[in-house]
Amino acid sequence: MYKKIIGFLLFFVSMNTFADDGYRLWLKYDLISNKQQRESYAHFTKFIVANTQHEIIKVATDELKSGLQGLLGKQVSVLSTSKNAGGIVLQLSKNQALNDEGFTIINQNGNVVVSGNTEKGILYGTFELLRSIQTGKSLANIFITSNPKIKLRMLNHWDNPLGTIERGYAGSSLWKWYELPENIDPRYKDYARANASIGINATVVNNVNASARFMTKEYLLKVKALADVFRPYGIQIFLSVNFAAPKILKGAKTSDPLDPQVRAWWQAKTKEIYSIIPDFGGYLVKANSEGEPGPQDFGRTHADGANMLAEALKPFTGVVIWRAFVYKPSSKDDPKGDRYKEAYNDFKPLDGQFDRKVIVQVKNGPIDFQAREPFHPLFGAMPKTPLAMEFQITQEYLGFSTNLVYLAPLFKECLESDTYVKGKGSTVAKVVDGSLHDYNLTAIAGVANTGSDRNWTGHFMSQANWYAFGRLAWNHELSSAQIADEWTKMTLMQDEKAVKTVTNILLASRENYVNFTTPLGLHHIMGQGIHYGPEPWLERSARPDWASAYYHRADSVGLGFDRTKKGTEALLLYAPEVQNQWNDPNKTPLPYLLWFHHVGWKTKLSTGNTLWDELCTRYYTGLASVKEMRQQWSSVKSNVDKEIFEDVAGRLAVQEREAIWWRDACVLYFQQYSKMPIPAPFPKPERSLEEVKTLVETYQLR
Ligand code: BDP
Repeated sequence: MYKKIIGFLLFFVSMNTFADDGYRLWLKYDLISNKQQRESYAHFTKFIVANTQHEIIKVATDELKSGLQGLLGKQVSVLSTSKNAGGIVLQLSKNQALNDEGFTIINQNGNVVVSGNTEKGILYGTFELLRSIQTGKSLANIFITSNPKIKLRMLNHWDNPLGTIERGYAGSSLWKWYELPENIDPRYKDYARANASIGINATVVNNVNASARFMTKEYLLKVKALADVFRPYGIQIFLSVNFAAPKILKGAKTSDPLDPQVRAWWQAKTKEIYSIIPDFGGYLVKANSEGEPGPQDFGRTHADGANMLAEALKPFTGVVIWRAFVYKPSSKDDPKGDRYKEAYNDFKPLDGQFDRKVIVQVKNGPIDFQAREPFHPLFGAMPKTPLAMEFQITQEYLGFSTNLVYLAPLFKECLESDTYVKGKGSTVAKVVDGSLHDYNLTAIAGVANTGSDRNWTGHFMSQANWYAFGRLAWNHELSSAQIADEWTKMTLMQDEKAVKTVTNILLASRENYVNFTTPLGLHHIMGQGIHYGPEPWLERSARPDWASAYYHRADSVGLGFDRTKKGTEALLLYAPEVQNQWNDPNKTPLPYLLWFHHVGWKTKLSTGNTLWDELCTRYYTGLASVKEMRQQWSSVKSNVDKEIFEDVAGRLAVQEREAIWWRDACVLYFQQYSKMPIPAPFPKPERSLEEVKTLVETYQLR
């Protein structure tokens, strides 16, 4: 009787809908409202069998207990052994089909058995089991075998020591450096849980524009405190390093990587780090890029710099992740000069010269995290060097946290691109997962979109991007639609019609954003410095390749950047098959057209429109699609928590205002060159170019 009353009370409490602030992410574990479904799960969740002596298994069972408590409204106890059926059994296995993080979930003798060859595998399997319940899958015949395709699945935090986040739009840093190591914010643990639940196993906690203070004992002890929280969740900590640290910290007279004193400094420092954090993951380095120090300051190469750090890491398990995001100023007047080619020109000749402990981390596209980019030409071009993928989850060039843009389609578009370097099917994904060139080390990184905002990501819907990154890092073959469906069911609602509406919004959102900002392959025409709003009229900047005109090349003839043989020849960096796709303006798919060609305003495109008419059509329909997203969102009002509903609705209203801004700015500006009218049936913008111009200036004022 007593038990029944408690059960009833628990049920009642979990049925009550409290305002949701989004803090729980996709790990909400709200009671499953369908009683029949709840009972079907109750059948397999009578008890949990696990060896909770191990800290990772303890985490897994705690998560299972709280998940089942929430989802099914019942307390499940953990036993060390049981002969009965109807429980969940977490056990170690020796399964040759599994790698050291993989797992299986099977229904065996009436129990749901989650096994892995390591505790980490079991942890990931546990989250998969919870996900199955959260998304309404039956456990009766469950049969899952899953291995991550990439070894290091990492977040890169661009978090600064003072608590700001470079390109962060969700509050300040999660890491409270001044309170560490003594004061452990409970949020660190929730951060780790969320990452573990999607298979993220590594994190770089400080900005790539790195402060040398992270190499001091004072700070290493703070980092250790975080590492201790993350470890039971299977997450390794990495640090971004300032290449000039030996000199800055007065350990050497120079930071030249070939200087014996410098090498000795890094060796001693690395040893010290491992004495403090025994499972330290390694170093991430931004060198000789955007003013950061690096080996080229001393006439050395990127390989010299990376290998020096690799040498310091030799006695340990850690690795060096060396970024390829480099570009020298190139002049607009140099007909072959093109930022597109810079990283390739710097790194391709170094293939084969890097130590085995080095991974070169390449951004998805050749310029800089634009809303759409062709895949980076380095993918496939360095068969002897493991290449890691770097995506940006934070929406630096995708409308900050005022815009709803679901990024899985962007990530997938790049991963599925075919490099053709070993014939058809040599996708970027196969370069990154190591299968194409037999790389031993494999890694994928996402620049994090997390911050101190209560809902973690600023825009509530951007949680889906953190989620999608993790899921694709584990298995790049998952579809954008499947990930959207999972996320929506776990985070927002179960009602099928509403789930469909939300996933439709998510799936269309990236293309909508491209249309009202940079359609047809336009790129890098955003507000200078802040990267917010349009500024296509920017003709000069501190560097030529920071100006918009450098990229769009609008003139009286047409629009777009000629990167063919007649232009800067950037296209020649790709395999012949790729060149063939993009060489001929008549055959280049429209999404990439202006990336590679300067196209006449009156040239007819495959849509039947002239370039000018098609450009206008995209800007106007892009805006219309934002209005449509708003309507669709309104239609799920009754299915969404009020607080979340209002917040997303408000941000969508902002997005519409921004879409009008982009449209007006771009059609009015480019019209000066095309000298053609806005095509019917679209109305002329209601304001002048001058009026729109002042807007971006407003945002750039100090
Ligand atoms: C650019 C960002 C800059 C970063 C840089 C990088 O604007 O803040 O430091 O990327 O990736 O897109 O290093």
